[in-house]
Amino acid sequence: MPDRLCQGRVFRKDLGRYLVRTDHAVVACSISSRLRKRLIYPTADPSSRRRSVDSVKGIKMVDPIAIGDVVSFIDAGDGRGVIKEVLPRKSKFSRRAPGPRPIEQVVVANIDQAVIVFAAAHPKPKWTLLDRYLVDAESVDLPALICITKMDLADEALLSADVKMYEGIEYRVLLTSAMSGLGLDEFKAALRGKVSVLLGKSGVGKTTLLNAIQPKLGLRVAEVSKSTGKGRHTTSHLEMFELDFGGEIIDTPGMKEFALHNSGEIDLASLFREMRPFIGQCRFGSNCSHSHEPDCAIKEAVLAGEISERRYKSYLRMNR
Ligand SMILES: Nc1nc2c(ncn2[C@@H]2O[C@H](COP(=O)(O)OP(=O)(O)OP(=O)(O)O)[C@@H](O)[C@H]2O)c(=O)[nH]1
Ligand SMILES: [Mg+2]
Ligand SMILES: [Zn+2]
Repeated sequence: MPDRLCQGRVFRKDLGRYLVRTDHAVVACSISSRLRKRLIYPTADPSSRRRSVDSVKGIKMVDPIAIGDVVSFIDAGDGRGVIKEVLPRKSKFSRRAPGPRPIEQVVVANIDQAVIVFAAAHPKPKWTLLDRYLVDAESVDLPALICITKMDLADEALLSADVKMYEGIEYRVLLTSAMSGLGLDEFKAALRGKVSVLLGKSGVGKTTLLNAIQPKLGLRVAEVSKSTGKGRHTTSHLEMFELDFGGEIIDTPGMKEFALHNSGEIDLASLFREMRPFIGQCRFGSNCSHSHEPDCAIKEAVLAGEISERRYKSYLRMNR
């Protein structure tokens, strides 16, 4: 009997297997060694023997398949299969795999939007971290939605200046509470029909939010530590869930950030959307770092109140 080639989407990784969902089944797949080689060896530099040796060592750390990948696989018919190919990704979020040289580790693929989750309190919002996530999303052209949760614990008036600022630069901000139900219908509407990834520090309430919009998931959540105010890294792996009302969502363990894989190649200021109109207008043109140079159009815009001082500070911190 000829091998049956099927297509599906990787929604979870478990003990070295990739769980793939097709229209009618879930198949536990392994990866073909031919594919593993083809996907990984191009990162080795053929001009240096030594470098290619350490990248082969590095391979153990880099997984060529990401949650959200669409793959074609051979179905063995007993619930198992072998992945033959990863289909071209229409979007991806990567981070730098640990090691001496940057190797790209694609974490999630084929997503339509990033939902950046912050708690209104407990832990209190760290806006510079939000700016980092926004820059990461901009760098891969991924639409970002800001979701502030635990609104039952905070006074809306305290947040309103920051919320207005982000709305002013055309990010959508949703105010929600899994506890009171505030904003959950809006949140569902924003997810409907899309593939979204939830990003945010441990303990901000990502999983709780997911449970609130789809209670049958019953995912594990845990209290933020009273002594440190930090989350406990309750969600320990990535998983993509189907939403009953249409769409899919990937819950992530509280990752601090997705280090930009290709930082240095992209002009950081261009990832701050409100800075874009001023780029190229500085005295030193594209050589301006917008920090100490005279006649800097971006610094002038900050002084004129056209760019928020806080966002500019985030820019300077990231530019170091
Ligand atoms: N008062 C209140 N508490 C909330 C709300 N949402 C979440 N929490 C609490 O915040 C704590 C952390 O929630 P989790 O959902 O586990 O947070 P997480 O972002 O998934 O954390 P990690 O999985 O570690 O990344 C739990 O004790 C939740 O009950 C909310 O809307 N209001
Ligand atoms: Mg969680
Ligand atoms: Zn400048």
